[in-house]
Amino acid sequence: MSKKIMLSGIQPSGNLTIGNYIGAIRQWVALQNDYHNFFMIVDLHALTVPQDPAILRAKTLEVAKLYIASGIDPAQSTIFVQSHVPEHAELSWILSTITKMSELERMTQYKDKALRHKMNVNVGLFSYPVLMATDILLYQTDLVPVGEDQTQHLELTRILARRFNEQFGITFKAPEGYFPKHGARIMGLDNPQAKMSKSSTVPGHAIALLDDAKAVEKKIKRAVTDSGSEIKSGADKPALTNLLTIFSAVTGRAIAALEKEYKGAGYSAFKIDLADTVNAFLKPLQEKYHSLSDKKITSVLEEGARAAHAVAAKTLTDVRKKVGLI
Ligand code: ATP
Ligand code: LTN
Repeated sequence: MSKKIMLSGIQPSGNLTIGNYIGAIRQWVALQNDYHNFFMIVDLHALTVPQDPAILRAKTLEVAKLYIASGIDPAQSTIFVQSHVPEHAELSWILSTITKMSELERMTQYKDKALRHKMNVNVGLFSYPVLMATDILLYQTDLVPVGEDQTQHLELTRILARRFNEQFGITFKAPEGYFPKHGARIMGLDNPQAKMSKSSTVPGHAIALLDDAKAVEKKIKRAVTDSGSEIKSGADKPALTNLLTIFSAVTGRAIAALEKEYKGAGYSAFKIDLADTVNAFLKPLQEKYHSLSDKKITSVLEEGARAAHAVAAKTLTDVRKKVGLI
């Protein structure tokens, strides 16, 4: 029996963070043997907020290398750049014609980003979830492993798949989301109420996957903590819950076991160990990253685009026929 399809993507809109790893990439790596995989670098999505073209180009290659450095195997998984497969833009247009304005108006990510980019609330930012639905539906995806912030977008994807199928006949598969039990929402080190985000410019907000050991140490030392001195997770301890979640995710150890080990230890000792642990996790990842040449990654992406295009073209041909394009 052929394997089910897993697909996910990340925007090349900044420095990938440990939140991106814990919320998304970690699951991709864990599941990649069991699925037929597509992992995208969603550069068209990144254009919805202002980008410097030279930096966008560099970050696109960087994200692709970080996928591989994190454990995605290009021999098993198709890694590709969204804009290299033109079917995404075309299907997105068609799906936008069955999407209601009101469905997009209630998207939390749109509302947040519209507030943050008041001077550039562009149409692309608004229709962003339609492009994401397109990414998923073009490949007849079964499973989409993402962080919790993508729940609404996935629900819209399922709605659009069903709506199109009802209107034009069975064409798309409605995908399932896959969210980690712990770590689906890693918070900023500076503010445990705000999601850690790779495009934040606040110093000390995020641990980047390519941060050096000194930077990691400094950021963790300065990370906000809760009142009191206990190393404990819980609704009244958002900062410690976040730090424990990171500790647990990079070591595979249960939060309860960590709480027990650090009972009575104090924040300072805990933070030193957390910084060492994060650095021990990042070291091999960064070594692998630096061993990958631009030439190697370019050839992976070319091959990926070819493989993705073959699948996407098939779905789009079917869609064009179904809606009446000649
Ligand atoms: P940006 O700040 O540019 O909007 P981002 O850091 O939110 O970027 P995305 O490219 O939007 O990253 O998301 C990539 C993947 O990482 C998605 O699956 C998303 O759910 C996940 N993710 C992003 N931030 C976090 C986080 N803080 N905790 C857990 N998962 C996250
Ligand atoms: N919107 C997602 C990125 C994204 C994505 C996708 C994730 C674009 N297309 C397809 C999964 C599947 C985000 O994380 N902000």
